[in-house]
Amino acid sequence: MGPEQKSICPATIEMLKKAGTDGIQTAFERSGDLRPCPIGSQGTCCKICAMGPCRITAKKKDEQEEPLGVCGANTSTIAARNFLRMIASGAASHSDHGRVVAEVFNEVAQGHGNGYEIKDEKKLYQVAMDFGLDIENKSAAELAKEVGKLALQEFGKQDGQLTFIQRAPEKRQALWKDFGVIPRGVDREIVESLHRTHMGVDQDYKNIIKHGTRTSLADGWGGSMIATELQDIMFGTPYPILSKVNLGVIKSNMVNVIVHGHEPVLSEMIVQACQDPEIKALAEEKGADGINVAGICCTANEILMRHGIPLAGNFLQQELAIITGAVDAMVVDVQCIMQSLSSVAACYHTKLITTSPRAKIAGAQHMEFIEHEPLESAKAILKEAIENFPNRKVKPHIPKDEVDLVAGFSHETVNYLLGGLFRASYKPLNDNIINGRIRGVAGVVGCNNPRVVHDNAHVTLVKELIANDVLVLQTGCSAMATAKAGLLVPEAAAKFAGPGLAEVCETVGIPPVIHMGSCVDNSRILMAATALVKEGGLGEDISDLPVAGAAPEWMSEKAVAIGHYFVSSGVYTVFGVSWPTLGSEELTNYLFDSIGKDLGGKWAYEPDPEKMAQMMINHIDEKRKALGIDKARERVLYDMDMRRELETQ
Ligand code: NFS
Repeated sequence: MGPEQKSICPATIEMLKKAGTDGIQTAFERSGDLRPCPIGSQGTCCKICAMGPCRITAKKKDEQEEPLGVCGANTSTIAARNFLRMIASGAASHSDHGRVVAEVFNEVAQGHGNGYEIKDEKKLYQVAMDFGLDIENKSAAELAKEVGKLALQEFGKQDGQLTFIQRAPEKRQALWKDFGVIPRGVDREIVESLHRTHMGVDQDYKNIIKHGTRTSLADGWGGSMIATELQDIMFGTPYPILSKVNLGVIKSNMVNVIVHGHEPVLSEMIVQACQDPEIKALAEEKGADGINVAGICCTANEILMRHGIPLAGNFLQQELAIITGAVDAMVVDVQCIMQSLSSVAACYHTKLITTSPRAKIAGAQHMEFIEHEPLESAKAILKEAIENFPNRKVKPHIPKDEVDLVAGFSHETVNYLLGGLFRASYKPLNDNIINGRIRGVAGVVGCNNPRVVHDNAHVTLVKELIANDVLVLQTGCSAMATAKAGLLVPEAAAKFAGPGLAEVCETVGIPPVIHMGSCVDNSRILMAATALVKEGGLGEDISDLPVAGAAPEWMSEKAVAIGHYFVSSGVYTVFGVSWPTLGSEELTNYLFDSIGKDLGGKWAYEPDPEKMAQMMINHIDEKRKALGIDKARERVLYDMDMRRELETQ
């Protein structure tokens, strides 16, 4: 397969060709060389004890007995255990990120911010109220101390319930309570996931998945939501901001620093340190026209949302950024960082710098980010990058592609944009859903995966949805894929959206595809869904809303945790690529169907993005019918003719 068959992103194709010429191997080639294990990918390889690994396949027609592992575990138990472990790992990743943010927040509250500060006092007061604090006659500084302490305690709580659970619609909370899945403490549920999936503990697939529900809720309404809220208070709640995306944002005449990973505590400081006169002077001295910071993965989304820092690319473009030959330092923290970066960087002059004690890479330079001295740490890292500028071995080859986008839509700004600053409300959105201009709302999120054509499923799915008047909310690498395709600008409404959605977008001045941030910011989508319920007229629970979720190119365990908290919050959620429980029909049927009776939301799997769109639209239409707002709507089939017509415009 040539580069053109591997991606729809022109800059990616161009860099894959360069990788070929330079003799560099990337994830795109490795995925072609390595066939996924068919049993493992369907969830029925059990390697939790040394009696195995037991690789179990479903019962064949002529077999009498159900295939079992050495201990007698059947495919449903094995696949459910593996699924729960994915949820636990995903929840742990988001939540450990949240914990770091809470620790930094506590430092700020104690007056040791050293460069970090409280930027959004309004949100601090809101969160303080959620924690049940009396806010009368208290200064922001006093409240920050109390909020910081309580937020950190959420992780180690042993009983009761996580505080932000009470933000959910009342009916949803009652359902969780009756079903017995309200999470107690973030860490407790994750630890219990590991206990339950040890050999010989929980061996009832429904009970295993039930704990998956509890653990995923501890992520979405716990660790992730804490991360988002405290980040907003410290770094500012995002508001709409213009920027650019794709590898063209790398500049040949500047010191290029690519930040990659997830935690904004470091990247915020890098952005700040770039303004330092000493740093600027050093860059000039080395012959550069300045310092250019750009991002990959969710760190990129964090500083895009708050500072308009450009996005160099999404998950599968991390190696390609280095292959331009113009990246003087790639600075990484945690999550979604390929080990191969180390060997790719070694072929050019790029310094790969690891910064978290949690994530070192053999061959990389480790410069630990000291949270007590954030600005000094950031400056030291920038100096390394600047000193490296004169060491470029080859003339950079940077693709020209850079596309405009508007990002920065927090749940709060959506509120203001729709309702106005003095009457902030979701009412206009609810009204337009009820009158049918907007058919429904979809959350399209998640990763890239080299098992499918890079960006293709994201872009095809989202185009199809907006053409059918579905407003799309996005986060993560998915938002970057559609941004590169030009869908994240207000003008995209007239070009790609159905007439109803286009009319609303043009009136309010928003794009038809709304970028809400990083993957921990999927908590913003939960809050937006809750706001739709609380506004009235669309049912009493998230599961009543005409909404759906999708991760069409997922690869990470975090995506499974997110998908499961969407489902557990009442959302119909469709994943592409492959599905990790197909080795057990019983478990798969439960997740795709009868779990809906327990939780109101359910999973689905469909690798074809056009069919995926149809499934989501059908679900939205069913919900509209149940709400009695299914006025005659014609389904617009976004067919090949329309596609061609758009392309020629
Ligand atoms: Ni989300 Fe963000 Fe991207 Fe996937 Fe990785 S960066 S946290 S996991 S690959 S969307």
